Amino acid sequence: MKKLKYFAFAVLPVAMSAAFGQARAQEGAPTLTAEEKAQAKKIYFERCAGCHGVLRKGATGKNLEPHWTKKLPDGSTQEGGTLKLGQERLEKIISYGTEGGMVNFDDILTKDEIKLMAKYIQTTPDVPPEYSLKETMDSWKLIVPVDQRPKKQMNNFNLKNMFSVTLRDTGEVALIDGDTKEIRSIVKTGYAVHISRLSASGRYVYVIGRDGRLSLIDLWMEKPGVVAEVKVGFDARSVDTSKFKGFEDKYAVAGSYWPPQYVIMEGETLKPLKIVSTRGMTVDGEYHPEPRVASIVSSQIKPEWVINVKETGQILLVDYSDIKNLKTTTIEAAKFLHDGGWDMTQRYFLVAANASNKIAAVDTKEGKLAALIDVKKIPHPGRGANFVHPQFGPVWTTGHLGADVLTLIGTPNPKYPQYKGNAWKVVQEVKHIGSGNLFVKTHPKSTHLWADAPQNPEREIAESVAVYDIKDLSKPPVVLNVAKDSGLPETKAIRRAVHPEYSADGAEVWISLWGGKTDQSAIVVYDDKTLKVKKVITDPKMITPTGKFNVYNTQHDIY
Ligand code: DHE
Repeated sequence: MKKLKYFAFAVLPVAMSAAFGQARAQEGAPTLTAEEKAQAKKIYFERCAGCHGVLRKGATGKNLEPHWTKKLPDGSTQEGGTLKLGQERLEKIISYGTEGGMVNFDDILTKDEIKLMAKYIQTTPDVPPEYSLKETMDSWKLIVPVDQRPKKQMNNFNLKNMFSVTLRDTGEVALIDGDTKEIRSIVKTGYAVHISRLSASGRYVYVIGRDGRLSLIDLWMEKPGVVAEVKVGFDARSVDTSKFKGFEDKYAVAGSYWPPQYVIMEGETLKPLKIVSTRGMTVDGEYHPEPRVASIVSSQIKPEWVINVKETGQILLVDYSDIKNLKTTTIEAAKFLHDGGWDMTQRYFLVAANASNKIAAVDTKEGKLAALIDVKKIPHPGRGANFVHPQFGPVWTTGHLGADVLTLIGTPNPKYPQYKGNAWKVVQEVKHIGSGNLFVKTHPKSTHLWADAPQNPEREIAESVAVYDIKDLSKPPVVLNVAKDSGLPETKAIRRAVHPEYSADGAEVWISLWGGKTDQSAIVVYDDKTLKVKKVITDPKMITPTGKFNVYNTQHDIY
């Protein structure tokens, strides 16, 4: 009885104050009908959650909680020095974007939708449900069991040079033969597919959708198709496999934005085995309820995954050699970890802490942070680009969303001891054609560095890529207007030239021309030596192509 009393005493005020807090947060907030709320929720998930977070606490995008999106009940816009935004200002920001990097939505959303979204973000966000191992298991579909799959490759495609291409808005990937440029298969996957990654053997492609649907494609089938599927969460971006010797194709791991956790699965069936939450303390020592899993990469030198937790800024080295007794090294880096890639030796992993304007370098051999390097505004490397600079030796490169600069960082490499002193220093900043860069790429057989700028507001720049000569980076780049080179008629919407990807032999570079959902899109293939167009791959089914993943290069982390 005593206990019960204590319990009631302890809990009631918390519940009351939560209810009071909720009521206070909703005070003066616009009211929405159930239908409007459902519509706004859907738009928020599709367009906003990636940058601002489900709980709207902010990451790459600003915090969008009502304590500052909503004006005070008396209509005033200042409280203790904090500016309150209110309906009109929010509508403007959503329509036209901001200098701080918020993109404009007036070409994507209608005026009514913009009004609705401005209202919605003044209300208190709902906390979405959790997602357990049981629910993950219930979603699991083994479409073709392992013993019923081909025992050898049943098609005559050169699998090494196959490309898995994201068709963003149709929730599909196109498997395109890199030799013939023919579409071999279009495979239904999750909503707004994000990335494809390869199994260590190169046989299986893992495709993750933003809705958390993970699809496993078997390239050995006569017509490659999905052999297993599972829903790993409600909102996801990353997946990788176990690549260390002895563990090839054994495990897969996928990270979720919501709920903030990662799922370990059997590599050949996607049967869920374990879920690990990433909730916890930030590098500043504050609790965060929504630390989303950003990039995941698989080490080739240890049975380990590098799992980057966005909001906490912690990098997890997860040893998968004994998943029942999982050992994790937690490395304190910097907040808002996003995308990254290996250095040339594949010992160091470099990841952008994008809203902190830093690159964190992890020494995976020693299991510790090697360096935190200051770079320009909002670094966004994709997986970065590695090459040997004629003056500075081995470097890894990142571009930026918020600055017209490509930054070259020196990386340690025992093959080049003379450049040891350049390790983790910014050795050169190369002027890019504009800000809004998302991806850079090169290949060990190439002397070119390719960089896009799809998020630049200027059409001419967003539709182009720049090609730099690695032998002399002081020379201005060759700028290729991919939209014009495609030969397709001009469209009202900007067709963003995005994500350069090399063929397996390093002779060609493929660029997506990412048009509107109803516009004809294409992939333009360039000869890497002459920079002439070799082929424009276009098809009515090629809708909104974005990321492209060459099997061999992705399998071996070549970039
Ligand atoms: Fe991506 C990689 C998250 C928007 C194309 N993107 C990644 C990774 C993360 C991420 C965490 C690293 C995965 C890994 O390596 O394991 N992306 C996000 C977002 O949160 C964001 C900003 C907003 C959102 O709502 O999703 C976002 N991304 C986009 C796009 O709009 C892009 C340009 C087009 C698209 O298809 O959606 C896009 N992201 C990509 C691509 C990669 C990627 C092509 C893989 C690059 C590579 O070469 O590995």
